[in-house]
Amino acid sequence: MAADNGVRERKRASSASKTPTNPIILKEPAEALVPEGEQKPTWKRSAFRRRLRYIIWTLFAISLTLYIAQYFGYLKSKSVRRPSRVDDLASWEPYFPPPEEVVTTADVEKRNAIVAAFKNAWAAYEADAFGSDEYHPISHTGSNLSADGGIGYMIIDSLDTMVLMGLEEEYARAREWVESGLSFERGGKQNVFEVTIRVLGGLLSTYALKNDPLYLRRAEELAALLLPAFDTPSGIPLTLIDLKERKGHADVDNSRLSGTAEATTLQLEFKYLAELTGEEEWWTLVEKVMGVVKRAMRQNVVPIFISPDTGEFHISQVRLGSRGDSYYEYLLKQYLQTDRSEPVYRQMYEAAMTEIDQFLIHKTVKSNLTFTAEMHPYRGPNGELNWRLMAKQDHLACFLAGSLLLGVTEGQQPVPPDPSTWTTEDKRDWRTGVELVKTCMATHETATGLAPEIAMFYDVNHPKAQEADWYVKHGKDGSAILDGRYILRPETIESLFLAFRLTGDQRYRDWGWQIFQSIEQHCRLPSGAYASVKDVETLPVEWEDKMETFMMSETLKYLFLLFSDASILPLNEWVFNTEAHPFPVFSPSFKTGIA
Ligand code: DMJ
Repeated sequence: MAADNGVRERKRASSASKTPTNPIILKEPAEALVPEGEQKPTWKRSAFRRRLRYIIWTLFAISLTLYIAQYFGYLKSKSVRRPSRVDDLASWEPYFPPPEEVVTTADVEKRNAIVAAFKNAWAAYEADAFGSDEYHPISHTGSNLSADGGIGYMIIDSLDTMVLMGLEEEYARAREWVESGLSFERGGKQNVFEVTIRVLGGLLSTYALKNDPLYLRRAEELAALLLPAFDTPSGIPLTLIDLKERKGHADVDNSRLSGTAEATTLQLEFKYLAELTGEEEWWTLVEKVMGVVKRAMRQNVVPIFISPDTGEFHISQVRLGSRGDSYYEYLLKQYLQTDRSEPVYRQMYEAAMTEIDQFLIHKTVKSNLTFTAEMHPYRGPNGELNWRLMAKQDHLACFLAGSLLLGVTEGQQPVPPDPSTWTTEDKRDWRTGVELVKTCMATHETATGLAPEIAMFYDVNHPKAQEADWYVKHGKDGSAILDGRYILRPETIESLFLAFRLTGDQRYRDWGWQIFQSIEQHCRLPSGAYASVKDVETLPVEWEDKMETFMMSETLKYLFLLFSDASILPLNEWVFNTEAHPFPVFSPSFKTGIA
């Protein structure tokens, strides 16, 4: 589809997305029907009564509206404070490098350094724990999510990175394991979302890259075993699945509720599977989930829990970190995956970005850093629902920076983009995306050069707001508890990759290289594997005995792509699932169920 069509379509989508309002219209009460002769002496009294009735009706209508807004509206609380921002969008212009400085070709030396890092880490895993789901690089051991054995978490999550990097020998051994060592018939409770994005996603993307029927066969096998999780009264999947017993399980640790992002980050995978197999069942399964979510929404930013029984949201936090993040990511990507043929997802995405801007985007006082906050619900003295702003940004939320930029250009040419065709919302999102990249980089200004798991920002009224922008929360014993960890997360690097691809601006490569250097210096073990760091502010670092699978599937892949030629996986032809597994864009054989 031509770029200008995309713009037109988006503008249509934008106007269609405006939340319908149902104003209560007060009509003047009808004239009292009284005999003519009696009208004169009483006109003053009648007028007074009319006015009184009008006032009473108006007050009643206002109270009713406020009550409804309070009861049903998630964010209409006066406790939500938002520093006022000068709206200078009209005069704001994005920065792009001059044409002669736009970079689209590989930086071979740096790209090869990333490939070497992957190769070494993989060799360590192969030697210590080949076939295990999880890798503990310090104790040189592996572990599985099921007592029965592994389901390919690490191997399958890493396959497409090997293909892209051209690591043929490693790939051949991994393929052999998928063919003859892999079984999904494992007991115990596995997370439906994690299995889908890592294992189903990894199989499908490797199929897309290699066209090897083994992966599609395995993907179908796994999808069939995941099916029972969707067998709920609402269609919202349960959080857990026993692949051996073929039974879904609710998350008892979270009141049997499902995570919103977890239920809505299965769609790219199942839709692509439907397209490949021609089996509509996979399509409708995940479209149904989106329909339930859309009907349950009271606002366009959504709480992080939803009930699989009722299909209603549970009053819970609104955030861009865990259980919230990829809901927003997949709204945009579902639209892109089907070649922009499902405008409903563009509309939902645009409406969500508007409310994210309205409620969740804030600025620090000291350096004017843009950050994302969270909304936490609480009950007031009379049981009324209120919302408290938490100036807390998970590393996970850094995905939003790149996603906002992708939302503006949809991965289309030219690079850098032409802002003369942009709407005000495009400008708003681009500016926020660019500013968020800077903030995510600012959270790397630590002793290790690595960003913490959670950054707290000083909000306007904080006494330290003039001195610093952010900090890591410490426990009573002074330790950075869990918030100060760096667990090899990819989100900032993912955003740097997207920002670089869409602009050709060398600055994003420089930042990516800077992060890679810090990872090399502080996370790399003598074996070549990588370990998580317990506190990004403590030197020398203390390690945690874990190398997450997303180090291989996302962190190193996005770094590799950042330094690769722009012709590899162009963003108008490929869409990355939330675990960085690339799927091709296609014109869908099935229609959306929620238009
Ligand atoms: C990955 O598994 C996915 O990116 C997911 O959406 C969120 N978290 C991790 C990486 O941080």
